[in-house]
Amino acid sequence: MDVTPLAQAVIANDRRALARAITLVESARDDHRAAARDLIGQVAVAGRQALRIGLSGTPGVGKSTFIEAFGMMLTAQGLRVAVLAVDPSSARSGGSILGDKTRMERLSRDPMAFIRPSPSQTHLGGVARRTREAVTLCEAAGFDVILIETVGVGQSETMVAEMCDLFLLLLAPAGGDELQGVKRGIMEMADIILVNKADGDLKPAALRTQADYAGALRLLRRRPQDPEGFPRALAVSALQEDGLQAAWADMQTLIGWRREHGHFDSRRAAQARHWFEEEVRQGLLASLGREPLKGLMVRLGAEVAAGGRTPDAAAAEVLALLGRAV
Ligand SMILES: Nc1nc2c(ncn2[C@@H]2O[C@H](COP(=O)(O)OP(=O)(O)OP(=O)(O)O)[C@@H](O)[C@H]2O)c(=O)[nH]1
Ligand SMILES: [Mg+2]
Repeated sequence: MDVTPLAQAVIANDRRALARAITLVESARDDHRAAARDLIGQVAVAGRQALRIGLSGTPGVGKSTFIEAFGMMLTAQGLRVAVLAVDPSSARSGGSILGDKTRMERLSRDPMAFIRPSPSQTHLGGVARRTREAVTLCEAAGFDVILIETVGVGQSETMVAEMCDLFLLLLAPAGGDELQGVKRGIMEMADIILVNKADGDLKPAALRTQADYAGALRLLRRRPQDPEGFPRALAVSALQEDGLQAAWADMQTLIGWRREHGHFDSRRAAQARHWFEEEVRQGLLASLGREPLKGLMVRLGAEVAAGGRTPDAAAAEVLALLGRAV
């Protein structure tokens, strides 16, 4: 398969080519994988860079509403916006497409925007690679901002944080004065916390929650990649499109500072290294599920279970074989 015409069409910002290219990188077929790798290598020469923004939040917090309003605000400023969704838990087999396209009705019709929902794929490693490659394709197509949405479950937040320049955490106003059960690790990944639904009856609660988080963020260890005042918590209303300009201004301040101080490039470099190592790790794991290792694992497993071999000795045999393979 010659992917050169497809690569050129992506770089020329042909949206249908972009959609086809993403479909190709989503495929698990071996020949498609080889073509996808070739394609990614070819588009990378375009050398374009977008601002990659990760956005996480529990179901119903307002991610789709936020992306629609925020995305429309950016396209109105002349920026081209791509939206990618990551939903590894996706039992909503393609259903998220319909749901999100109706929630993001205006944005999905905007010629300056491109929305690509999560594929119905469950393997996190596959989702990570697919998303990274989709990001590369969108960058090559010349998008200025790429929003990567994920629902706040499991490992998906960490994964998205590892592929973006900026990580936003969207929260709902809390009922009481307690911080919602946001795990410390996720708080530590966030660059900006947005307390959504700061409108109508919910506004006082949203402002309280925002103040609580602002306080909690001040207690966290200062990260080298942050200027004074970051990470920070803001109150917004995606529905009323309130506070979005301020949030965007903060994002630009943060990214501008990081660029100036070398953190932007060093973070991307560290991410590239991380994904290289992760690919190797995933590849090794996958080889355990294929012959000849698969059969060997079963045979040695039975021997170990029967007491004929110690776990260590059996593992050493498998690892020696892996070592010879490389
Ligand atoms: N009052 C208020 N309601 C909002 C706001 N943003 C979203 N909502 C409402 O919250 C509900 C959920 O919004 P979505 O944007 O679909 O939330 P989501 O995070 O995308 O949800 P999932 O896709 O299920 O994970 C909808 O009824 C929205 O109208 C807001 O700023 N204020
Ligand atoms: Mg949604």
